[in-house]
Parts: sequence; C-alpha cells; structure tokens
Amino acid sequence: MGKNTEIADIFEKIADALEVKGDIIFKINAYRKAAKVLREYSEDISAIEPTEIAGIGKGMAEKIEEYLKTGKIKKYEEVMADIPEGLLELLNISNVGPKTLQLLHKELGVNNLADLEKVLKEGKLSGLPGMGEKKEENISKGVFLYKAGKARMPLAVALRVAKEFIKPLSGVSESVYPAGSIRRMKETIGDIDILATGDNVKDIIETFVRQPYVKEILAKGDTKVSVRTSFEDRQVDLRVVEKESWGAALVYFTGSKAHNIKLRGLAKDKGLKINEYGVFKGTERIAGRTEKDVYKTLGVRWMPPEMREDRGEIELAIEGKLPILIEQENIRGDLHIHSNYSDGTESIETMVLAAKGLGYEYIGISDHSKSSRIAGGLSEERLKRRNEEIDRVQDRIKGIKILKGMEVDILSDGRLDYSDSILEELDFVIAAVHQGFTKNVSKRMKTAMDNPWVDILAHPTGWLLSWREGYNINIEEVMEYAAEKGVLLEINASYNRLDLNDVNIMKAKTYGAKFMIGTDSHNTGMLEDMELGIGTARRGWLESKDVFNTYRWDDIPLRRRR
Ligand code: DGT
Ligand code: CA
Ligand code: CA
Repeated sequence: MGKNTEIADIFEKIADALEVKGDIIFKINAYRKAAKVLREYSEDISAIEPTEIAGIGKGMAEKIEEYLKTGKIKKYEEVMADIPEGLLELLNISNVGPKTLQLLHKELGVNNLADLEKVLKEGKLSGLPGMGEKKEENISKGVFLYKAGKARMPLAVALRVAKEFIKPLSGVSESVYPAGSIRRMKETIGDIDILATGDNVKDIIETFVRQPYVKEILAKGDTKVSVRTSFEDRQVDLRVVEKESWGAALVYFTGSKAHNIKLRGLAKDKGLKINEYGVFKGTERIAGRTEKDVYKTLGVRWMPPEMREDRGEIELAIEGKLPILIEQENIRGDLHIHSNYSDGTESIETMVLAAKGLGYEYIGISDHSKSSRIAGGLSEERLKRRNEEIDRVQDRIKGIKILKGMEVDILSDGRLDYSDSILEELDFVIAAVHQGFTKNVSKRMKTAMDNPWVDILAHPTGWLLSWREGYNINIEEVMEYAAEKGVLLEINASYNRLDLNDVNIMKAKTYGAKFMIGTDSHNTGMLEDMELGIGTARRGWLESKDVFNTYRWDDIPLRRRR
C-alpha cells in the first residue's frame, strides 16, 4: 500500500503548489482527484496497470509509471523549483487557503511561518484587496492554534491531562486507557488519545465533554469526540469502542504507525486482515477482545507498548525472545536528589521521609558543587556541615539508608569541582556539565570519567525537552567511553529532560554501558518523575539488571567497589 500513499502525497503537493501559483483550476482538480483515487484503491499500484484504474487518466497514469520506474516525478520537481521551502505548510493554518496564500506571497513576500507572523504583527494584511480586519484577526487566531497544535508537549504534561480525563471516565466505562504515544511513553506527545469501552457509550461521551477543563468541542460523533482543553490548551481525542474490538482498538490506536504497518503485513502473509475492529478471516472476526488474542492470532507474543516502534520488537516477539523490561517495583532507591542545602526547596529530612514513603531502601542526597553558584553550590565547609546533617537525620529516621552524594561540576578543563580527597569521602559522585555547553564538552566529560571517584554521568546530552538542544557533544563517543570506564549513564527522569532518551539508551547498551535512573528532584513531588524515567528506560529495552538503582545498596557494583 506504501506506493499508493507516496504518489498520492506527491499529487496533492503538486495541486497545492499549482493553486498557490494561480494555475488553471481543472488541472489542479485532476491531481486532487487522482490522489483520492490512489488513496482509496485497495491494491498496490505497482502490481497493476495504472490505466486500468477507473478515475486515472492517461496523463496521471504516465506520471505514476514514471514514479514506479525512477522514484521521481519530473512535473513535481518543476512545480516546486520556485516554491520556497516553508510556503505550502501555511495551507494547514485555518483561514489560509490557496488564494489567500498566493496574495500573501506575491504582495507581501511571505515565504514561511515567520514571515506570516511578522506581517501580521505589522498590521500589513488588512491593507490587501479583499482582506479587512476581520479576516486578519481570523488568520492571527489560526496561526496561534496552528503553533499550539504543532508544538509537542512533554510526556509529563500529556500524562497529567490524560489522567484528569480518565478519572471521571473510569466510573462510567468498563475500561479506559490512554493510547497513542502516551501509552508508548514517548518523551514528547503530539495529541492525547484516550480509548474507552463500556455499555453506555452515550454516558461515556457526555461525561467526557462535561469536564470543567473542556474549553471547546472540536468534533463530536456517536463514538468519537475531540476537544480542546483550557488547561494547557491541548487537543484530546476520545474513542469509544465495542468490547469485541477493545483489544484490536488498543493495538491500533497505541501504534506506533510503523508497528501497525508491520502487523498488517504479518496478517496479510497469513491470509488475514487486521484493523481497529479485529483480526478477520474473510468476514469472520477471529480475534479482537484482548491485545493478547490479537497478537497471538498473528503468531506474535504480546509486548509492552513502550517497545512498539518497529525497531525489531516484532521479530523478537515471533522468536519468543522479548526482554523482560524494568518496572517501577524494581527500583530500590533514587540517587539524584537536591536538598535546601543547594537549590532544592525542602530539607534533607523531608526528602528522606518522602522517599521512604515510596518504599525506597535508600536515597542519595546529591546537591550542587561550589562552582554552580546560582544553584547554591556547596563550599567544602558547607558540604561538611551538610554531611553532619545527614548523619543527624539518619539517627532519627530508620528503615531507609541515606547516602552522601554530590552532583559535581565538570570544569572547563575537565577537572572536577572538588579535590579527590573530598570526592573519596562521599558515598558516590555524579559528574555533570552545567556551564560551557559549547566548549569541548565531549573531551571534558571523558577527562572527568578518568577520575576514579566519578560513578555516574548526569544528563549526558544536556537537552531540555521544551526548548534547549543540548550540549555540543559527540554523544556516541561519550557513551562508549563511559561503558569502557564503568561509569553509569544517567537516565535523568526529570519531566523536562528525559536524558538519555530511548535511542541513545539503545545505542549505549550496545557498547555495554550500565545506567542509573535519577529524578533530579528539587522537591518531594518530583520524586514521582521516576515513572517517566522508567518509561524511557523501557523504550530503550532496558531490563532491571541494566539499571543499577534496582540493586540493593550493598550489592551495587559501583565503580569504586569493583
Ligand atoms: P503523536 O500524537 O504525534 O505523539 O503520536 P501518536 O503515535 O499518538 O499518533 P496519532 O495520535 O496520530 O495516532 C494514534 C495512533 O493511531 C498511532 O500511534 C497509530 C494509529 N494510527 C494513526 N494513523 C495511522 C495510519 O495512518 N495507519 C495506521 N496503521 N495507524 C495509524
Ligand atoms: Ca497522539
Ligand atoms: Ca490522535
């Protein structure tokens, strides 16, 4: 089916471009019509003669053949030659049609989103023929919504919104789950998908739209509804499915799309058909109620949603060789914790009690070192007093071991922020880059890892999910070096970091690296970000033995003990 979609996409782009250029309407429509026919055609186009399809004329058939033969369509390249890169994207903005876009492009030189925002700000639109203030205002609104919808949100935000909806729905439905990228625990989320099943479909839909944080209903049908939230201004989609289809719908709407496409191929090989309603042999539904059944019918074992990215998980599941992924229950402690001795908001005692409440066996206090001045980094003298405070708290609180750690800055020459004699006295050391993000970061990190007292490398890429790209770094080289030296790589679970991410984790594992999941908590609430770190570790296929804070403290094969 792949080629049909590829060609349809190209035809649609040609149509858009011609329209923006002001070409003749029947030519434009010919491309749109051909695209539609291709999308709806059930056979793979490469297996048949294009002219045999009703609705595909001679001209279009030639272009299809050209693409199948050469992988290109010359007409497309001709049309696109003088169209600026970001121009056609603007057609996705509501109230910006091809006519308007043509005007904006020709009269005001708008080539991309930034240009459009600029002319809007300067009030230049209302001066154009047929524009006016009302239209200008609508386009402005369209731009705002487009940007909000396009921007991906951190997983933590999406989970919070999803849980707000799921709570009231669980009262009226039999099952309700977040689906899509949330269920796969992807680090950023496009839109929020929720799936429910139950006898009273109407009740479920009405309960959903009645929630106080629904700002606008975008679309509402009998089994499907789409809303925008006042909280975070996000789109949330709910689908209610029949019980016979619950498992099939979960598989389908959890995705990922690439995973689904692979499954569809498997079904086809077995002479079956799979969709969101079930697995079918002819017209008979042979599975659909549970995910397990759906996978089983295809000859595959059930696998955790975090793995469903078509990165080889289906092949492993067929062979019965799926890893047993790490779970929250495996975590025995958290080693990345700030107290109010540096920039945390709470006392050591409060943090320790909260960690104990989570059932942890140990907690490592790891405040900032002296060079991190804005973060209240500790002088040697203050570090000594903090350690005495830890001893006092440990005397009062039993049943959890409190460890003396530090998050120590890696300086501009790769040396650490304290002398070795101080580092040696600590229970563990996390090394981190907090300044000079563009300056020799890989080399500095490697020098730091040459220091035998460094146990863990914090947030190795330095990116922030919402806005920062991270250090100028060769991450592969750093991860490989960490593996060689036996330094643990941190999976920083803080809602805005998730660093390392899934892709880097998988790569690091091939080097033989080991990991530590730390929340980087600055208050007690952040301890719960562990969930995000676990999700990320699972996306990287980690098992409990790969992550060292699943070990008892006395058994952790930390570098200094080996
Ligand atoms: P997002 O929202 O961008 O973070 O990513 P997803 O994975 O949640 O994607 P979304 O919301 O567009 O769709 C939810 C799921 O529905 C997706 O993971 C797989 C399924 N799905 C969506 N579109 C297609 C499609 O064209 N083909 C197939 N096979 N599955 C699809
Ligand atoms: Ca989604
Ligand atoms: Ca969706």
